[in-house]
Amino acid sequence: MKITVVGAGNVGASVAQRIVDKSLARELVLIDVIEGMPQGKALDMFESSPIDGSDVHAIGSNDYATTVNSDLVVITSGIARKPGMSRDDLQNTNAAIVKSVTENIVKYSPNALILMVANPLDVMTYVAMKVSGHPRNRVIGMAGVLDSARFRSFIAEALSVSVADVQAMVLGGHGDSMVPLVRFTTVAGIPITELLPKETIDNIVKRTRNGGIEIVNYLKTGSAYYAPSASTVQMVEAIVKDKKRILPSSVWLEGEYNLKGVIVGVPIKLGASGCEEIIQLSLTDEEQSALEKSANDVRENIAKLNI
Ligand code: NAI
Ligand code: 2OP
Repeated sequence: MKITVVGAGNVGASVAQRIVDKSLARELVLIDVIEGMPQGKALDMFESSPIDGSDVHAIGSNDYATTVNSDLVVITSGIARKPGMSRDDLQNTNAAIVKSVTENIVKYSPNALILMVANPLDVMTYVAMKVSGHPRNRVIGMAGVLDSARFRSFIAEALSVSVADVQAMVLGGHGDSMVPLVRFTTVAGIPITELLPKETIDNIVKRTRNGGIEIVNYLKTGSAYYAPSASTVQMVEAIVKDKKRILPSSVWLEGEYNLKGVIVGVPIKLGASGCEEIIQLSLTDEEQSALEKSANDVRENIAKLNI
């Protein structure tokens, strides 16, 4: 398994480090436009591998020839939010970056599966799918795992229980209109509506929707990367080990959930061939219209693309 991570900034370097720590590849290439930076970070990671007993050979490069024949490419290249910015404010800059990155990836690794991380996530996943020409199962966006992890963390904190016992699913676009599904959220199989008052659940839903900006407002110079990299690597692991995990992920829809021609987060089965199945939940009218609103927000942004 050869994995390339494009963008060696906060998210990309953290993703790469976690791949090394978990021994998820034989070869790992870290790419960035900044000269020397991916080389230095990858060498530093490689030098950590004897301590952790990892045989991942991490190398950094500014040249896509190094990425040749990658099986999986994680795209994290792009600008991140600063206070006062929405994810959508990143669209024009990041679309140009993602377009050129995808062209280079396809040139050297025509069969690679693409895992998108750059924001605005759903629109950038669309850009990579369009530019690569890949079928929808091979271009997947990471956001739902992160949004669900935030939701799960806040529930575990409110109940003072292990995060391991909290199951939750956030669907929709990775934006303010994301759809945390309270009805499918359980603690050791018990619906959270049995465990927490409505007001607390509503506050947790709101905090989840604002999870990204809460961190941006603290950091001021960039956005989150510990939880995003952990979420990305959970998806990498599902692909590398063909685990067939059920994870909320952004994929192109062709009628599922009554949505067509748009990318938003829905539960999928994630394995070696990428998105192996879209899991269709039966939604209430309220959940369905929230998902449709979120999808429409993404659709409007896709329409503004100039690629
Ligand atoms: P960062 O600024 O730390 O790193 C971005 C890196 O991309 C920089 O090192 C930069 O030099 C590089 N880059 C820029 N243009 C490039 C190109 N053409 N080719 C290769 N590398 C290039 O930003 P950070 O925090 O790593 O975030 C990266 C992206 O991921 C942002 O768009 C951010 O909004 C997004 N993000 C998405 C999340 C999600 O849930 N999907 C979660 C967290 C971040
Ligand atoms: C987040 O939600 C920046 O989209 C990223 O933290």
